[in-house]
Amino acid sequence: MNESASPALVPLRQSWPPALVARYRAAGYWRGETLPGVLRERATRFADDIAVVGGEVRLSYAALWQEAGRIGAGLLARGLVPGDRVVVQLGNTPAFVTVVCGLFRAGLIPVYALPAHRITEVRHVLDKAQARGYIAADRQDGFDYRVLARELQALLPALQHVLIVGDAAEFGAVDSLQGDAALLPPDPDPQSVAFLQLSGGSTGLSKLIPRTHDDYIYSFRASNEICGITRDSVYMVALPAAHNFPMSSPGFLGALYAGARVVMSPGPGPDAAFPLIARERVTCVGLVPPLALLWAQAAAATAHDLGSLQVLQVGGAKLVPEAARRVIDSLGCRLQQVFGMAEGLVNYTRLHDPLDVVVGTQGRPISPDDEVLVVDDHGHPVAEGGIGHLLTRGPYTIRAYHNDPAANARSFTEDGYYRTGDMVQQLPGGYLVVRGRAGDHINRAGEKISAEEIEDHLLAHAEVFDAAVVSMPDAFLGERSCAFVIAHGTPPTAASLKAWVRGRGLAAFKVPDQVVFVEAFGTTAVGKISRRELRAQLRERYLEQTGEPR
Ligand code: OOB
Repeated sequence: MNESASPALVPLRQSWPPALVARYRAAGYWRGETLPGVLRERATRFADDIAVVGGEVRLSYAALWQEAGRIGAGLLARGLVPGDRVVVQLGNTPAFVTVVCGLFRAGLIPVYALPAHRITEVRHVLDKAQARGYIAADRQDGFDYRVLARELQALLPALQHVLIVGDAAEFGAVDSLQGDAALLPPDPDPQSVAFLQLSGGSTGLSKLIPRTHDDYIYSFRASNEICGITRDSVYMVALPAAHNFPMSSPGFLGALYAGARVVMSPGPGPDAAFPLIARERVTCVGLVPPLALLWAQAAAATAHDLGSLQVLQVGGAKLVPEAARRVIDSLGCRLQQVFGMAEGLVNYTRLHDPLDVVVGTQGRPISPDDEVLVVDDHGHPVAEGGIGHLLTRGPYTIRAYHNDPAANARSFTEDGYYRTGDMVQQLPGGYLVVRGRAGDHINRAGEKISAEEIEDHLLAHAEVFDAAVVSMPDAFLGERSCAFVIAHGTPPTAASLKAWVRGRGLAAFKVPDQVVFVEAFGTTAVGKISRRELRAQLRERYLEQTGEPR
């Protein structure tokens, strides 16, 4: 790697202690496979099988490998160097897969932004990753990413390579990338970082999650077995492909590993997905709870044949038992609950678990070597079956965020456990029930919003004296965000504050759903009160006053 052109990833390798590395290898979790290595092998073994479908595009495994080679070689020909980070902001199209596979082939490190992200978020991610490249679509859902790219380039001189899928305007076009495939590097070290995923971010801005070839491949290879993915499966990506859930649980990478077919749905709603399910005979798809309920409702009235669906996975946020039953009754396929996190640990209910387990728990870990601790506020294990903080470490859970010592000190224990921020209860057999969160994020239909991040944007408004953002129960979204605001003098309108937050260059899902002006936070507690307690008090008082259900 060219160190001077491209600051080295710290850490390029995740730091599992040597004894655990040996253990994970000996147990056969880490097999020394790499993402480009797997793609090459599948391109030979399943050459003419269809790998990826989207719009009118149908790519075979051989064609995917070739496309990835063209893109990867083209990026290197432009001056990117293996090890360079490239932020990818693409929707659910076959280009998402070809671009990411192209980066893998070139030894470049994808950093996954969501299509919903706007300049503040993308800039932060580019900065944090010290990325030299940015690849986006021309337009999507009415948004022009070329305008965003121009603004980014003006702000970040290190961003030398902007490439666009579609009409590239003055930028490089992904479609016309060309290079010498013979110059692509050899397969990387299986323990090196393959890409950087974004954290949901409970405190402030997103953190970067370095995942290695060995650890990530293990997570989706094992997921395939648990989710019943084989070469005959047809896996639909309905949630944004950049999320860990549709990427690897088992996700499109699991599907490609198995030689199955991946179908990219342009949107997550029934309108986009149902015709594709019928046409492609989709067998497995992952959704967040509000979408699963929407699908359940729409399935009753649809003319599309959904009979091919075998497994509907639901995760990203809590699916309450009543909703789980409704989903099972209306969709007539197996339900699988998925409780995971981009940092690693993923829990699944198993396909043949009894109904009460499928409906009433969020599953159990993938791996026999996923270590799970449920502890009280002081870090001591709670009594069996008690509710406590979930800590975890294991063969596919990170030991540190990328380039973030402060977050690492908060988020990991000294002996390497990741503090998930989730409150759980552990049942016999290792099944987990999610009981809430200790952290301060809002889980809005599976999208995580940091209270602190939004408070900072509100506080930047001249007429805002103080702000506290909390989650409120929402019948459809699970949670929505509510900002309590103390104004300087006459309060601005709620609409203008929402417009302010949007104008700060943030994803639309982060704009507070509700703004409540208050005179003071008026804590009753004596002495100093933490922001967390303050948020909890405001929320409780509001719910009491309004009589909203909790
Ligand atoms: C998935 O990943 P992230 O990184 O967007 O969010 C992780 C957090 C968890 O810590 C938990 O708070 C929440 O999302 N969560 C759930 C849940 N699944 C995730 N809370 C309750 N019930 C569930 N089933 O969201 C993610 C990653 C891989 C697979 C599935 C989901």
